[in-house]
Amino acid sequence: LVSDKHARIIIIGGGGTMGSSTALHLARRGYTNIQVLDVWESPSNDSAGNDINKIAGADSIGLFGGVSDEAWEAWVTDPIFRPYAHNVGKLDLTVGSNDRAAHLNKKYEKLRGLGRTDVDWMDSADAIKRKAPHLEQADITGWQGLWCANGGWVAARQALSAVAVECRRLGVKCASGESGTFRTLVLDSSGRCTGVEVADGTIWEGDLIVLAAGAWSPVLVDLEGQCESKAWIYAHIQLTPEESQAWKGIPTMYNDLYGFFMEPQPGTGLLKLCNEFPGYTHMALARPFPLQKDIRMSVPRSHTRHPTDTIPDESREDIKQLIDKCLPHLRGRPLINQGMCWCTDTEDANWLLCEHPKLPGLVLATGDSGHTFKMLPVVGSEVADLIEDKLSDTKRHLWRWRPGAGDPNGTGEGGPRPKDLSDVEGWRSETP
Ligand code: FSA
Repeated sequence: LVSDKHARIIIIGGGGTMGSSTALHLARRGYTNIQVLDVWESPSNDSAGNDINKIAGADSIGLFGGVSDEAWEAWVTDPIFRPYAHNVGKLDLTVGSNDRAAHLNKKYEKLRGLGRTDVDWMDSADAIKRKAPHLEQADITGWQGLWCANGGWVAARQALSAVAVECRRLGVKCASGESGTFRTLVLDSSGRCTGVEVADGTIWEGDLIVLAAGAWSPVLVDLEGQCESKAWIYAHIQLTPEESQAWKGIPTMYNDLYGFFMEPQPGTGLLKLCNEFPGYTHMALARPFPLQKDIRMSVPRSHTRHPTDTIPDESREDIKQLIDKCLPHLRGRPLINQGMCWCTDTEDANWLLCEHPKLPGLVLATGDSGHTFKMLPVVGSEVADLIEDKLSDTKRHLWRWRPGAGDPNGTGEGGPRPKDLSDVEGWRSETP
């Protein structure tokens, strides 16, 4: 999509997960003229990746056209990422013999079939507790699932910062604040996208524009309903230095019904807890480019701009339930740093990674569907491949522009419509 390595490439949302990985990979391939735009300096305050930790591991096989298969390898070998990968092991658990148990068991068999000796099937609470002694007091009768020794978690914010530092070292330019905040796209007379106008009136001219604005992508540019942004919830418990020390190196625990948590953050002793649910929309009016009138859609609500927002009462109850089930000795401890972070889902949970068919010159790199942080070291390479016309036909098809394509494989967030934040109580601490 570009003619040479001096092409001017602008990345909208370059302080987030997909954007910063794109900048890194383009810079590593020798592109000399990369301009990142973001509301915030990297790591962007609005990025879901700007978080103390995220789940990652070598068990995420097959995701995003197989890209996930290389991701953990990159986390533990690439010098930029290696310091932030915590190889403590990972439990992927479910309650009872349901579809998810069958899916996890199939994955286990597949991994074994590939000769992998780092995976195990845990068929009982006792088998789980052998891998995760910190769950000794947990009420997990009937739980089962997959153990993977390779994986655990990654220090998300630190990794994003390391990418930003490396990008700067490689010559990537960054603009933030008013001069990095998207206002509109600039088209030439043929309808080709040739620039981005930002809040202070500056027009950044480019040969190629990449939209990697995460949950804000569908609000900035009309994606014809292909991405829906939703909020997920977290809260922290402050552990004592002794508790934190005792829990050093615990494996990551994910359960599809109750949620997840992982090793306390080294240094601070913060334990992050998340419930699992289909996310919340936040319906409001917006006018994505190039629409001439407002449409009603889910619009993210920046936690940084609304720092006093907490979390819905029902989410707090869910997190308490996770604690009751798994960490009963922490019952009643204050839940601090309560907040929401925003992801954008596609129907089939695959990326939207293609040139916009109606806006040539604009590349879309979005639709993370909640699974992209673990791909931070590799996702940008796919965007760079797209830009260099090197994507395989399979990937090109998987990530194509596909309004109304639905969920043919049933792999997306899919299921029941998510609730809207306006229908739940307790999270908003100011009047609208
Ligand atoms: O192992 C994982 O991919 C965890 S993704 C984390 C998560 O909170 C999801 O559990 C949630 O459903 C949503 O997709 C946002 O990300």
